[in-house]
Amino acid sequence: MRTQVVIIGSGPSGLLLGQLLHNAGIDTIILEQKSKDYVLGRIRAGVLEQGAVALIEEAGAGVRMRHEGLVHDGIEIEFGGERHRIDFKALTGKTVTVYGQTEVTHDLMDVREACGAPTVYEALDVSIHDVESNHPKVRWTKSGQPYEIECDFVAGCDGFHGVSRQTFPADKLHTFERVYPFGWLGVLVDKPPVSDELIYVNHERGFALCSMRSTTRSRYYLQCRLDEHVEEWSDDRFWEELLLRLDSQVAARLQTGPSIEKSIAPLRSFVAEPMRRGRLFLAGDAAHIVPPTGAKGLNLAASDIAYLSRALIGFYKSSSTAGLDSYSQTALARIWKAERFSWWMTQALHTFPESSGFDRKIQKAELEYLFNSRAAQTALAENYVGLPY
Ligand code: RFL
Ligand code: PHB
Repeated sequence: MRTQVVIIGSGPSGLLLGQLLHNAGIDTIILEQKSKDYVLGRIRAGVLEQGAVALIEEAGAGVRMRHEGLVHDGIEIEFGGERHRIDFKALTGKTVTVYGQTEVTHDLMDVREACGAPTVYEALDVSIHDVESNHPKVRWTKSGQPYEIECDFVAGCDGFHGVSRQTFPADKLHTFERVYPFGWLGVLVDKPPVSDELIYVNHERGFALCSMRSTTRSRYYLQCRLDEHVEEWSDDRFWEELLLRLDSQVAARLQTGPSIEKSIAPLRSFVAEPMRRGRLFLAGDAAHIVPPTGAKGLNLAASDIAYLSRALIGFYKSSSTAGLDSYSQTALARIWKAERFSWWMTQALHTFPESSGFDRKIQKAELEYLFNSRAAQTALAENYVGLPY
């Protein structure tokens, strides 16, 4: 077997890359270790930057997103029981689109299936070989049978726990990490959202976030301890705690109901450098993780794929290796800015268990400065709507 690009992972990174390459006449195969239903059952991101929206449209998977995506002009940040609006449209002329990662994945899988490009689900024991040569190989097993394919390039789009990053020799990869002393407990519920826009809440009991997937489906998060288990959180306990963290006006509007999904995610910042080894390129969560506070994870995956798809198309159309040679450096320059923003949002909005009286005073000063300075609001807004690429 032979193809031009082997893509490992059928999350948003792998699917977007696959479609952009297919549209340019480049052959790919996607190898995914889980089943299609499992991939579609994961509830993750909800907010898309304009750049990600444009890329999904370029891939030919934008029809439903255009109809069902909710365009948001701003967010609210609550502190000391008062809400303050950050008006993205007025400050930057840009907006974000609320459309779930599950839907993006669904739409990309549909267009891939419609064009007949191959995806192998439940591909186990994926291993990558000879990436320093011009003919890398990828092996896997499916239903107990071994397979091997030769290719020109391998795209490691297999998320934080994937195999691609692990194939870099330890002395060829530098990693940078911050683990935060809390997680997010998320609940999905079929009730209309409490507000038309997202509300980020800094409360002494811990951070909370009111988000949504549609006008009838809401997504709420609570900061929780790392040693807590989802089973300890009945729906009733979740709603009681959320109500304690919301101001009275918002609390009065909250519509509660049985959760249709509940999970805990730890918060982490992580970057691996470089994002290339020979003919293996990392993209998305395989190379970096941000805490979800800035809504940047999926959007960073999209910008990596914009750079990588252009680089690969440049190679096949004009034999140019310039894009491939600069990919890691170009992608990392944008990644570190999103890492900084996500870290900043996280430290400004959460309650840190070890924080001193000094730290809390600084956090209060930071937020009061934000609410009173158009310059500070513009800095938040231009990062939230997404830096250019
Ligand atoms: P994914 O989505 O993890 O996909 C990787 C795929 O690779 C497969 N895989 C393998 N396949 C073959 N062989 C192996 N050895 C493999 N190992 C793994 C996996 O099964 C999977 O299908 O990575 P990708 O494509 O890079 O996409 C990244 C995004 O999923 C991620 O950054 C976002 O979900 C992060 N995120 C958010 N991002 C935003 O932009 N906005 C948000 O509002 C936002 N909210 C969130 C989030 C992530 C969250 N969690 C649970 C981590 C909220 C949460 C709670
Ligand atoms: C979500 O809706 O899942 C969501 C929204 C904004 C974030 C993180 C997650 O910052």
